[in-house]
Amino acid sequence: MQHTIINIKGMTCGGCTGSVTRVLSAVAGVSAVQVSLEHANAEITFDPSITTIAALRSAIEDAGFEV
Ligand SMILES: [Cu+2]
Repeated sequence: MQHTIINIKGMTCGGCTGSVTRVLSAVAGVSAVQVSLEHANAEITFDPSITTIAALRSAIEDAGFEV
């Protein structure tokens, strides 16, 4: 398992963090997600043989946020 923190711009409320949490959790290979509105980031634990940081970043961007 690999652990990463991705900074995210554009989250303004609990709905935003909920959206980011949902899209990241839906990525195959992701085992844990902790999104922080206060720190404007997401801590993600994932299996690097199944997904990549680039794929995680594009999932966040597809949800309408900047990474
Ligand atoms: Cu919001």
